[in-house]
Amino acid sequence: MGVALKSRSRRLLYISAQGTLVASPLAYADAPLDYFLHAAGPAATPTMHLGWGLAAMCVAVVIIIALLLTVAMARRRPEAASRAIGKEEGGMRWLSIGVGVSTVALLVSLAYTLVTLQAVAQPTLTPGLNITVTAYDWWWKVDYADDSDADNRFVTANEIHIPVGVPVRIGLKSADVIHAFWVPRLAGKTQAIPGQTNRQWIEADTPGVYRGQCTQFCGAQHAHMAFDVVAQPRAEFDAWRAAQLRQAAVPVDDAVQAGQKIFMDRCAGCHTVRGSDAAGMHAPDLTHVGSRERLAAGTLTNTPEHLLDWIRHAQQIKPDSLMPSFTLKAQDAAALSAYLATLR
Ligand code: HEC
Ligand SMILES: [Cu+2]
Repeated sequence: MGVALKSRSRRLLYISAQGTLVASPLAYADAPLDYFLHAAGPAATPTMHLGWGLAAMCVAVVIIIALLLTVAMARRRPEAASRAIGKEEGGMRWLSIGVGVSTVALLVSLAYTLVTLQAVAQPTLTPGLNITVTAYDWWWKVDYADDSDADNRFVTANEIHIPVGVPVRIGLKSADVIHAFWVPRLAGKTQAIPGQTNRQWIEADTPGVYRGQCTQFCGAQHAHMAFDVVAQPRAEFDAWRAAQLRQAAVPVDDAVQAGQKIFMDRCAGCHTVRGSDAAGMHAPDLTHVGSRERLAAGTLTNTPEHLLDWIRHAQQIKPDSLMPSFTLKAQDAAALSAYLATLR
């Protein structure tokens, strides 16, 4: 089909030159979702400790059992007298010790799990930012609404910006089926369920881009339902926010105007561009699409070529997605590209 598909997802395992399956030495650094082992904020830290704690406990159990088994195998049985099963000296005592120790260990891990759940359920402080995230087949709408000021509102998609060190409260909704919101380094998973608003909170200690993913199977393109959380220092975040609040510029250039006309005819039924008459509600807001790092929920990096590839081949790139592929004459494609390039 001739579409250059550049995916950012990386491989944990690769086939080496000799044809053997080896773990990439960089796999750890590159794998996007193993990060729950390395929390980057207070909403994820207790879960990370729990994860490591339970893992340590499991390892200890395996080691202890292996040692006991080795000792048992090495030891000679006492002679004939007490051969009958159950008559071995001390057998019952060991049984009680084993059951007792396991019971205590399980109760401790249960208590630890409950304490952790309690710790991550509520944000510790009053949130510094409220956003609403709505999951769609197969992308994320991100709504920065400000209850006190209707003008201070904008909607974007698949890229959530947050200020560093600020607890962010997320109202989580779904427009269709059940999805789940997961940013491993920032918080545990929370389901997005149609007809209700679930609460989730995240907070990042350090600036960075934190990968998120839908983790509830939701149909054909579930795997291509990723997003990024971009944590920025306050000033950078404020600048981003101010840019997002701006409406799209009204085109003056002829080519751009021609492109906007094509957009109004073919795209505006689904997509919104604030500042124009395009007000479609069931697809990503494109007012500042150029400012986003990736297209179609993490499927493509956002370059002008990929943008046009996506418009022409959405159904090959992301089969069954709710965006049709468009046949465009070269001239129309150029005009549309010129218009889309202004949406940044
Ligand atoms: C029938 C509704 C529909 C129409 C018409 C439509 N789109 Fe889309 N578009 C979507 C949906 C739904 C998505 C999200 C797809 C996904 O990621 O699964 C999307 C995604 C996109 C994206 C990626 C946005 C992002 O931030 O990831 C771009 C760019 C885009 N469309 C451009 C266009 C253009 C240009 C046209 C007109 C030529 C158009 N669309 C027509 C429904 C539509
Ligand atoms: Cu999903």
